[in-house]
Amino acid sequence: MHLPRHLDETALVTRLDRFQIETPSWGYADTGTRFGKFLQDAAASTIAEKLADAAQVHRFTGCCPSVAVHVLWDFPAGADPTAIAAQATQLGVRIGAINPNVFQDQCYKWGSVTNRDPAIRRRALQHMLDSVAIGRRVGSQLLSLWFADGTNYPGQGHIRQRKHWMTEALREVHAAMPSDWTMLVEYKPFEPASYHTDIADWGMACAFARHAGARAKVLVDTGHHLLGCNIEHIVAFLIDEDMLGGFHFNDRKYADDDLTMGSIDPYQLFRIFYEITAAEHERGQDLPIAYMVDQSHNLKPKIEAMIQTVMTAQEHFAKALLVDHGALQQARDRDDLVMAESLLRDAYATDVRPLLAEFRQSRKLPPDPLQAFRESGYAARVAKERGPRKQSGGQSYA
Ligand code: RM4
Ligand code: MN
Ligand code: MN
Repeated sequence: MHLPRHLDETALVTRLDRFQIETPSWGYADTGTRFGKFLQDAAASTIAEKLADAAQVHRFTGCCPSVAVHVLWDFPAGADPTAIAAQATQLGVRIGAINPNVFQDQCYKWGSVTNRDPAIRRRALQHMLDSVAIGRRVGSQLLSLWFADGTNYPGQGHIRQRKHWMTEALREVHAAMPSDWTMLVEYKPFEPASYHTDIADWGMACAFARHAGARAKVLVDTGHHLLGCNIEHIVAFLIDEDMLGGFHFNDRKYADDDLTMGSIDPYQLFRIFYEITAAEHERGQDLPIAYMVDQSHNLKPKIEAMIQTVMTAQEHFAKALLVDHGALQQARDRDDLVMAESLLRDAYATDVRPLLAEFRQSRKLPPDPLQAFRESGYAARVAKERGPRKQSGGQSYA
């Protein structure tokens, strides 16, 4: 492909080589909305099936070698983590981030680490410590924390007291983490709590992470902001503070919709990647960011949805790499906002699909992973095997 003069093709292509995206085990399973769950014959039910599906995504895209796992969903009591890790290796992938689950058990009705009851707080803490132990056995280096803790009505909780409980818990878990691990602290302003959540935004996540210890960073889930929020500003700010740990990529129109990435606002994704690639350009090195997907749309076929998201991520990352930083600086120096914006828009409008197709072929990958996966017949084959084992109806809301 013919590239603009300011670009070094080798640098661009090798940066793409280093752009890896982790897919989530739960993105391959049947999920629903609070109104019900519609099953797909091909969707995975067991960790073995989830890993097999994730391996398909890696096989066709070449850039998804790791799989995030959710402890209670993927390592039920009695499961052998070492065997699961070996299964992953055999399939050509590895276990990535460990996600403890301190939100679904009945004991967490009134919260986990910010529960008033010290016994429940201890139990949640223990689960996180157990998750670290599982992570050690599967070779993970990321502990990804999200809490459903919050309150539903004004007056319900002592907000500052809860802040102290959260701080203590994160500190203890951080102290138990191996020295080469990173703790990721995820924020979310709503759901399931409707009035306040204990880690509502990036600033609170950043403060908690700093209190927890040097290896705790912020996790930005692109679906976890109030409408109109400037996510790329948050990203730039966290980068500058050396506090951006990773992403949970998904898209949304209204709330935490967990749609495939870029389906609603691809320009936002480009603007996020622009802030990252601009910082990398200035620093002359890659930023240590864990790029992960957190999507679970209940109707799109799971593997196709994942490949679509991964291809969208690569496309927008490549577009961001096209920005002419020198020309942009000159435009800024002249206060030429029209030119400055145009430089971003030009990069965004460039069709990088031919470049990516060439890039993939040079790496012995199919030029169009989605089409190649569709032609492979994998989905039909597993639907035949898995479908009959599923119960017929979805589950009801109430
Ligand atoms: C939350 C958040 C977490 C995910 C849970 C299930 O909204 O995105 O990352 O683990 O959902
Ligand atoms: Mn998330
Ligand atoms: Mn979410």
